[in-house]
Amino acid sequence: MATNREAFEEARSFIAGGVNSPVRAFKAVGDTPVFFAAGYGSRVTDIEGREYVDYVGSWGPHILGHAAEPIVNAIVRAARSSTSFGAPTVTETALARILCDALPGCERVRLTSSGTEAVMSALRVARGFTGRELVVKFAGCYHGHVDSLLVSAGSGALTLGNPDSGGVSSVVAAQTIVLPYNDVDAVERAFAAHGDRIAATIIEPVAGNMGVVMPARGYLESVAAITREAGALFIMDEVMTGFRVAWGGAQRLFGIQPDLTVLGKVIGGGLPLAAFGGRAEIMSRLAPDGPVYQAGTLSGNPVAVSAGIAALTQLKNNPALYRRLEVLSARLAAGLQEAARKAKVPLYVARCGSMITPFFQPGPVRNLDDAKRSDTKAFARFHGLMRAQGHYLPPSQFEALFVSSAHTFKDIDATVAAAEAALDQ
Ligand code: HOZ
Repeated sequence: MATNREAFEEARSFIAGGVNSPVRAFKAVGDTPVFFAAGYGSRVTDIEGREYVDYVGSWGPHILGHAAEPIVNAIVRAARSSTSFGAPTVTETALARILCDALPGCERVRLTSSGTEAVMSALRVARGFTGRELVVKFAGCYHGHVDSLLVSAGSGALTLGNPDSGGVSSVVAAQTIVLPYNDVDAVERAFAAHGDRIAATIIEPVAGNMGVVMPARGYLESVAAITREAGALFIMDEVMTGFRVAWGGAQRLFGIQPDLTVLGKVIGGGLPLAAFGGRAEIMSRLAPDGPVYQAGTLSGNPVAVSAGIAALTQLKNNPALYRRLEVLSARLAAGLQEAARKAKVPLYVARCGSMITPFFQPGPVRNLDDAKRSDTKAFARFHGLMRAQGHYLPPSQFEALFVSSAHTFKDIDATVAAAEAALDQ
């Protein structure tokens, strides 16, 4: 059996950089990526046979833990009736109905295979609807690898220190206005200068890709109001937060209705599935009803849709599950904070529900500039020491840890004990 290092070396011979998504390369923590063989509940096992308590959860989808029985059963059942038709199935409508019922901002949705596709399509329909070109985004927010939004992007680009991507034409980049998160004045100024040319504002309602950053009280409401005042659309990217921070996502949690919503991760139950949706009036601009083109052979794939329905069925009308996530996550966040206090390590633990980032700095972290003040070397050291003790964290200071309902109090307490040991070294 190959070691992780050997598997990575071999992968590098055939896969660009040895990984299919850059954060996985572990460059930011100076380590070799872990190659996984299996996962069940809160645990994952690598190809060397080492078991970890997992706080990555496939970067968000596994809110029920790995290989949750209802999801696996739904996948097997669906696959037995064909893995793809490239034609409508009634399960697509069933999933769309769940999304429209749950999300205040969605009267109609369309399913895609990835969050990047969903964002790209949401921007296109926003531009088609408004007849305008510019888009406002916020530094540190990540909306997939859409060309025009790979400007001051979070997640992998930020982790690797490349906030802007090569290969993006300056014409495309010029269509994006980048503003600091949590700064209403900056939004006001941008709209005062360019309001009649702005098609949309896109935002992570709780940022998760510069680490977890909460919106200040009233901030999202102000951004939405300024955006709409100018006749532009307010888009919430709920790929991370959708059904994670609450049933119905951040928009339900904060009571804000966006014009368009982007979803991914949890809604696919761990399979490639995402969606965008919004007011019927806007979504009717999409082909075949309207002139804005958007398509995908595997969009609404029956296996992915079945996995998504199975996941959402577990979450629906299940406040006990969200309460469990809250209690487990609060215990982990408090445990990390206390461990740091005892070890006299400056640590600012940000949390929204089951999304957590321990920033290696005193905080507060309100925007990208604040997040970048973190001691990434200390984070890398901590990451390695946690991994050595069997706790798998995202390999970047600028990502979120995810807690699942499959985690136990024993898992959390073991992780806190490991953190105490790691921070003490
Ligand atoms: N953008 C995701 C993390 N926020 C994806 C990382 C990955 O797939 O490796």
